[in-house]
Order: sequence, then structure tokens, then C-alpha cells
Amino acid sequence: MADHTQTNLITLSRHVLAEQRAHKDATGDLTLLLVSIQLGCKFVATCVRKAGIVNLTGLAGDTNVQGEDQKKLDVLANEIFINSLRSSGKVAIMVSEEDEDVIIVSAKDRDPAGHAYAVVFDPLDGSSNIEAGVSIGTIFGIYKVAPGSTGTAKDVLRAGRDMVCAGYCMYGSSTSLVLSTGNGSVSGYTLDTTIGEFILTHPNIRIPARGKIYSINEGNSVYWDSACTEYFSSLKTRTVDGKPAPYSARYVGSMVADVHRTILYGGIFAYPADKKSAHGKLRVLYECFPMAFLVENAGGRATTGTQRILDMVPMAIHQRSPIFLGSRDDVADLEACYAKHANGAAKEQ
Ligand code: FDP
Repeated sequence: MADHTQTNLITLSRHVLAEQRAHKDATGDLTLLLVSIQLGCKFVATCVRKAGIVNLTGLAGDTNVQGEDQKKLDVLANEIFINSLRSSGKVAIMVSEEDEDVIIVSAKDRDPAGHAYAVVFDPLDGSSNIEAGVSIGTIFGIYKVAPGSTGTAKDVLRAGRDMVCAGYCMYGSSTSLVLSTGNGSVSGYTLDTTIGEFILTHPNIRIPARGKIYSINEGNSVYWDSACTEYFSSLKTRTVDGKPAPYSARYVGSMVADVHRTILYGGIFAYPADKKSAHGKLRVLYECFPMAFLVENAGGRATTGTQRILDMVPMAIHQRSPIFLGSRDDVADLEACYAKHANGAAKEQ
């Protein structure tokens, strides 16, 4: 066979099954659930690709629970994931960015054997970028439903560290799915559209301990607190051996794309709380937790500035949080800056 044709592909399903076999207590339920997530991602990827041609761009005419205009693709992606997850038989409860209340799966759609899961997801994150053809994505996190629970909001109003799996799928120049089931392991898969399979292309992703890129909506800098202002200013004025060595700025404005680059290249991504958004913008359950889970498992850190993201326990399903995540050393510097300001070493500006 020609050298360029790889004939022994490691697909996402093959990889997850191999990991499952390595855990003697594994039941295969999570593997089945991941099959339904893969299907949702492939379906949405196809819709994103043809959106401009088949009139899928633009507004659906409604607003979601966040008061944001829903795009047609937001609504479609939401339906795709709800249907796909429900059909797995493994899901008891879902939380979607697009639905105000939790979605309880009826008993007839549940497999009575094995584990039941709670899945939290943002079906199409970064959707303000759709018309411009900029990368957007799906973010998801998975909890095991507590023993004896039939699935209630309590099953998701838990610390992020209780998640058993998290991931995102980025619909960009290629479709990339990044997944972690914990234990310090993060894998990246690329959709081969010719065979319709996610192929393992990025095994064992590790985020560099320090990067050279910062990613934040700098247009909001007039609203930042003094710690945030000092930290990001220090990245621009830093010197190495007496010579200017500023970090580069990169901000897509699509969380999946900005976090994907941060995981691969290192650096820091932030959406802080500020004078305009007292609690930040990004949602704890289906944006901050899954991304923090992935970043920590890749060797990085994720914080609110003063608290580890994965230690938070949300009080409401659509709660927001400030977030700073990325390379271990960059995030540690940011935390040190917040600690210094909290100790009154610098006055609030
Ligand atoms: P969007 O509004 O386009 O859906 O939480 C949604 C999100 O995008 C994130 O993907 C992105 O990181 C952030 O908002 C961008 O917000 P700003 O436009 O305020 O920078």
C-alpha cells in the first residue's frame, strides 16, 4: 500500500473503547453516550458548512434564556444534540444554553440498566461569528447521576471537579473534537469527512507551561478591575534581558476557538468580571467547567482570579463566572496579581 495511506486508523470510538477496556469497572455506558455526542457534532458540522447556501444563517426570531437573539443554527444545533443524546438511552437529564429549564428525559427513553448521566452543553458557542465564517463550536460536560436519583437539577448543581468527561467540538477550517475523561489525559480528533469518522490526530495533549499569547476582549479594558488591568498591562510592558518582550494578542471572540489555540500554543484566555458584567459573561456549567476540566487535565490551570473554577458549586443552571485559563505559569502569575490586590498592596483604580 502507498506510504501516504494510513490503513490502521485510530477512530474516536476505537480509542474510547480501548480506554474502556483498560478500566476494569467500566460498563461501556459512557462510550455509548460519546457515540451520540459524536453524531451530534458530525450533524452540526455539516449544517455549519452549508449554512450560507441553504438559508441557515440569520436570526430564528426568538431570544434565549440569556436574552440573546437565537440564530437559526443555534436552534437547529440544540435540537440535534437533544435528540441525539436522548436516543443514547444513557441520559437522565440535560442542561442546554438554549433552554431555560433542565430537560428531563422520560423513563421510556432511558435504558434501565447501567449508569445514567447528566449532560450540560452549549450546542453552538460563539454564534455571533456564524455569518463571518469564523470558527464556532459545541461545548459539553458530563456528570454521573447520583445513585438513586431519577435526574434532577441537583445532579448538575455540583462542583465541576465531579464531571466524568468534558469536551468541545470546533467547527473551523477542519472539525476538531477535544475530549478528556480525566486522569490527566486529553485527546484531539479531526473529522475525516470522506469516511465520516473522528480520527485521533492529537494524542495526549499537554498545554505548554508558559505561553506568549494573551486572549481577552480588550475593548472592555475601561471596565476592568485594578488586578486585571495590572496583569494584562504587565504582559505588554515586560522585558527579557532588558529588551521588550511583550506577549501577542489573539482574540477570536469565540470561546472554543480561543481556548483551542490556548491549549495548543499556550498563554492565557480570559473573560473577567468587570464593571459592566459583575459576574463575567461565560456560563459556569457548560462553558467554564468543561473548558477548565480540559485545561487542568492538559496540565494547565483555570481560575476565577481567586478560586479554582472546578471547585465552584453553581447555585443556578445558567450562572455566570469570571474565568482565566491557560498555561500553568501564566495563570499562576494572574492569581498572584489578584492575591496582591486582595491584600491591599495596590489601590483599586
Ligand atoms: P457569543 O456571544 O458569540 O456566543 O459566550 C458566548 C461567547 O460568544 C463566547 O464564545 C465568546 O468567548 C464570548 O461570548 C465573546 O464575548 P464578547 O463579544 O463580549 O467578547
